[in-house]
Amino acid sequence: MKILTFITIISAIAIAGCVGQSQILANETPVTATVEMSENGVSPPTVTIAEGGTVTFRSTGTKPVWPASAVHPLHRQYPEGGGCIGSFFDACEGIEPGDEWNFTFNHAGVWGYHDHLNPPHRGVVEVKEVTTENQA
Ligand SMILES: [Cu+2]
Repeated sequence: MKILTFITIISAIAIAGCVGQSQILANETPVTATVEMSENGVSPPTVTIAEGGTVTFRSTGTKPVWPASAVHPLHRQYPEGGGCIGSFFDACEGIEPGDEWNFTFNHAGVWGYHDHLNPPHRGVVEVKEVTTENQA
């Protein structure tokens, strides 16, 4: 019984590993990335994802963080309207420690962002265009 459980777990890990790999190989750029934000800043400072990919902004400090498009205070760099200040790339509220906020980037480009509650803390999301040639 224990051996069967072990085999099941190993198979699940192997399958999960393959799924992750094929997502990366499909367009040679990851479709997800995670950024940790805290009162100490943003880590890593730059992440790269494919167009249509999602970045998870994780609040890892002791105070809320508020990811939002550059440039503070107008937040207009990201070219998609509909947010609360100047673009759709805006959490529109503080993310409590331990919580996270996900944003899907549908526009290729190099997009700066900052912690709206601590504007000197900045990072960059590089969104690579997905061409027909390298689509799976
Ligand atoms: Cu701001």
